[in-house]
Amino acid sequence: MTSSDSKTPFYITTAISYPNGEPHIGHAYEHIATDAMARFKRLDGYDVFFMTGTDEHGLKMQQSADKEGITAKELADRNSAAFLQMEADMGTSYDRFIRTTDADHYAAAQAIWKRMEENGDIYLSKYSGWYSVRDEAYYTEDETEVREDGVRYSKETDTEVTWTEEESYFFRLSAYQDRLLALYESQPDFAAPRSRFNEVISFVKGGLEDLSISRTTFDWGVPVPGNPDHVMYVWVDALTNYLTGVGFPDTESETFKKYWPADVHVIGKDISRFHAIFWPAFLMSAKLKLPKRIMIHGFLHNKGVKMSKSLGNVVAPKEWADQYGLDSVRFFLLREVPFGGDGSYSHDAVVGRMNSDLANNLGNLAQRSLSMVAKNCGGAVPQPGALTPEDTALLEAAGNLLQISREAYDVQDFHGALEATWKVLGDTNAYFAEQAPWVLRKTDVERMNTVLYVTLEVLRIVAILIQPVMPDSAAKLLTVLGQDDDAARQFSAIGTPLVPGTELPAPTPIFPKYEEPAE
Ligand code: ME8
Repeated sequence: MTSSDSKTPFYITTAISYPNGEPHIGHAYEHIATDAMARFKRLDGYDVFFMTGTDEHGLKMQQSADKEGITAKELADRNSAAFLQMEADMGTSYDRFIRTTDADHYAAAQAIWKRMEENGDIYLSKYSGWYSVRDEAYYTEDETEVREDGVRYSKETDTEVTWTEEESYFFRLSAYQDRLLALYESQPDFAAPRSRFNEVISFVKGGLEDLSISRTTFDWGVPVPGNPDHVMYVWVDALTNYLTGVGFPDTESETFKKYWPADVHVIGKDISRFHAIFWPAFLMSAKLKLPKRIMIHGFLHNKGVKMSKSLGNVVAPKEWADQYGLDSVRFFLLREVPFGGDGSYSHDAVVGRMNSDLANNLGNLAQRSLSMVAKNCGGAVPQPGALTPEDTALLEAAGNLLQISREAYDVQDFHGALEATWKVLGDTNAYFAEQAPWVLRKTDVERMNTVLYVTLEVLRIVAILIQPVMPDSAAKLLTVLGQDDDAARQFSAIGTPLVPGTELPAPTPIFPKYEEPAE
């Protein structure tokens, strides 16, 4: 058995983005969070498969392409490339970037359709209703309203709807109400956070109508097996991406057996119904296992205001990374907003986190302790003397961070994991100031060595644990702490303390303060 065979598999996905526009900071937020989770699990010894990608079919794509006078495929190619570039710009460690125009995805989408059909859940009928192109969704009359401008809108999403009639295949969603409620009952963590899960549950309790799952008015989609006049409703095809990525329809393939069902689908609050209602119903119908958890994050707003092209307040992820540095952006997004809730961002908020949490609390502590070691301990990890209760308490608090972080990451509480870590850093700063090793240098060298050792040991543990959030800066910090070996950077190394005498490279500042550019 190779070591990867013995590892526990962990399959995590982002939503696949609509490439009908450019990536924005909301996309980056979701992908960075998912990436942090994937990295955390890898460092904790799991065999991780992390998938992201683009959702390229549907009327919205067709219409955006028409406006530009290009084909939907051309638009998809261009903008999918922009999303792929975003992954590089945000440093995500995905294993596959899936495009729903990939050949294997057509096969998977048609295969799940056939399974649902074989199960008796698909029938042909006629559909009429209020259709929103933006949402790719039909609404009932009372879910819409005519506003002052004389235009009818979806009340929930504020998008324009038009009356549409077409022959359509339907999925017998109504037959799944009880089974879905039983699922929610038996798996209270199926979707999180609870408040958003409760919204889903009450929607299902309100009754489910059958779902129109094909379109005949345009052809930019996956053809319905046996009836090429129809293309699949984009959400049937889109959700199936999670299966395609691990080898479906070959349910006997190694990847499928290993990674399905997915451990976590990370998605935003606007698409919780698709993931927590339609998706499990499709899978039940296709006789496939259900994902273990749907993690629903909130929306990011620019200084509290919804991002929109017309307001000109949409942030391009790359601009932020160029301005603040990628790791600061990653840290800010995960530290600032409790995952699941909505959040606000602003220049001042990012700079505040950079300067206080990163430059002061972490950067300064590392720089001060490591410079003292360079000058006073021959540039090597000092030999500690007997430990005082203060030393032991601090080392214990740092050691406990692994378990605290595991529990927090398991419920996607990045904010909580970082808060706990920075609490230990705050305590270490207080300890450093109180112990004053620069005074001990003249009075008690052995005690100075101990204080410096304890500080470096806390920094080592913190550096290992923040790799998922700030991979580059954490790697630099581990290097200046003499921890270059890959094995020394895994979570399994947290319990192995620094070896006195280990030579350290000259310290370099890692977390710079943000300087406003000169006018
Ligand atoms: O919904 N803040 O694609 P999408 C945080 N193709 N997250 C945001 C956000 C914001 N301001 N705006 C969007 C789709 N998101 C479908 C998904 S999955 C089978 C198909 C999130 O490009 C949004 O909630 O509109 C979603 O999870 C992701 O970005 C992609 O949104």
